[in-house]
Amino acid sequence: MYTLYGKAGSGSAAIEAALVVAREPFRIVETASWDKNDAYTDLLKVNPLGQIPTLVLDDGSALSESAAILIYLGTAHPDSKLLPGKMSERSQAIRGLVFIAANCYAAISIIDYPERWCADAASDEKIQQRIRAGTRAQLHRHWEMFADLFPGRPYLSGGDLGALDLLAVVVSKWAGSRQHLKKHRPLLHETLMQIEAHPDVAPVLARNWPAS
Ligand SMILES: N[C@@H](CCC(=O)N[C@@H](CS)C(=O)NCC(=O)O)C(=O)O
Repeated sequence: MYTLYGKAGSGSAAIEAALVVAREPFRIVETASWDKNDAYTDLLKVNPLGQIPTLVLDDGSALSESAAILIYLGTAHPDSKLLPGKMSERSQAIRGLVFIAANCYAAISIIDYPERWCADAASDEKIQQRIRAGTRAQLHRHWEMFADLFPGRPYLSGGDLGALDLLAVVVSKWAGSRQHLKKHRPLLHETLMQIEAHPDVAPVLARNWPAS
């Protein structure tokens, strides 16, 4: 049984959805750096970044980094089709996962915590706003590039729902990315809506974002 450190409305939703797609049993331990509880101390022991998602495997080892977790799940559970079987398609899916983690998810961290990246921002709201605005614009450009690089239909890796869809659908929920894509890359926006409606994905998103 997997243990997923996560929190409703966070990136752990992508891993939760992957575990559902893989039909693997799991339990969620709710914690986050912005809502610390006893479990946060346990999370820190296995992931010094204190970030979610973090997945603890059967053997007690821990995996952090959403792209790495999704690649692991797709490899450990090939019947899930989380990763394409064909090597050329699988490599592109991995490229997409790393693209989102490095260029989109990382930007969210800067938007959420500008003071971590610029000491002057800690006590200056105006600097925070400027960092946020610049990062948000760059994030939106990154999503445009992603849309152009990954035009797959009906799902981003082709015919089957996969790990790339799950990370894209969750990380694009933040910082105005969906609204931006709707206007500037409507085909990717349509694909994301299709992913949201998938019977394995819809209940996970409804639990994580009950109001949307
Ligand atoms: N590189 C990590 C980023 C994970 C991340 O930023 N998670 C957020 C929640 S969505 C978090 O735990 N932030 C709290 C913090 O950084 O203190 C990944 O790809 O999984």
